[in-house]
Amino acid sequence: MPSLETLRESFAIADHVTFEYGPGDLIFAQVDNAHASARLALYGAHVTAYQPKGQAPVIFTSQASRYEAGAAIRGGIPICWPWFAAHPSDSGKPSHGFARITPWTLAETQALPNGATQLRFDLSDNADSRALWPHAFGLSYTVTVGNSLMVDLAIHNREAEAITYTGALHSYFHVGDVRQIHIEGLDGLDYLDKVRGMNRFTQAGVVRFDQEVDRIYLSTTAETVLHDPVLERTVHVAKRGSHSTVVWNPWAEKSQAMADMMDAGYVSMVCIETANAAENAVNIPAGDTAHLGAEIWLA
Ligand code: TA6
Repeated sequence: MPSLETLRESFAIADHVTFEYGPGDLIFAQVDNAHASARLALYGAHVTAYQPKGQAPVIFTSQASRYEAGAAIRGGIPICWPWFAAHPSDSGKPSHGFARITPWTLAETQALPNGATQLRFDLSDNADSRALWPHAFGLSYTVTVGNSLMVDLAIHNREAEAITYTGALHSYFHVGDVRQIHIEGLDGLDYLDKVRGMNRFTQAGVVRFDQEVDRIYLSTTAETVLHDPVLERTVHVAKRGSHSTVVWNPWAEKSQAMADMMDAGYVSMVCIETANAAENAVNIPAGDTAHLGAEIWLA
């Protein structure tokens, strides 16, 4: 893990990127440019904040989040990879894979001509990852902070045979009041409902929230639009290389049961996840690179 000094010397850019210690003594990159601000932990290459100038925060991060080795930050954009949710055959392995609980290497920062800031983080297999998932891989995560937030995970298969992954960019959005929002873009899709025994249903109309929602919408590449009448805005989420969209809100009881959520935390968040889950698992041929990406903007 490089020191704060090394990061500052190699990657700080005036009017774009600084580095500092945050909670749990984790190192964060703080982005402030003409368009927006954002915050990223090197631990998990985890975006924990994104806020266009003059707007309320777009991303939700729990005030009760843990910031410690082995635990995932609650909120932001956890990178769930190489498996989504519980490991399919070994419940002793970490939920949502190991990428979100592993320190990544900052490889590059750049000020773009349009005033946006770009950061790239890398992660390759090592003895720890191979003990959990026996494959050679190279991940490269590019985050572009501007009028929109773009995140792109490039997944390079370094094996001599195909690999299969499931995963998600598990984005948590800050909302005025989840009981008043709705999500457009999922009408007519089949989904697996975790709240109802992973049974399959078909979405009719927009998605609204009056109880726990935990669904994998299947075989969709469509953009979703989050309508927030309290914050008087819409949040658009467009996807790349993603064939599932996961929608999650834990509601009251689960929020209270989660040590890293405030009791009423569920009211001001919703997850819309750019995913490849269940039957949308992705096969990457030997030597190939697949992408999983999202662009998020306000209107
Ligand atoms: O993406 C939805 C989900 O898989 C839910 O079932 C819920 O458990 C959530 O993710 C959070 O998982 P985590 O491992 O971060 O507690």
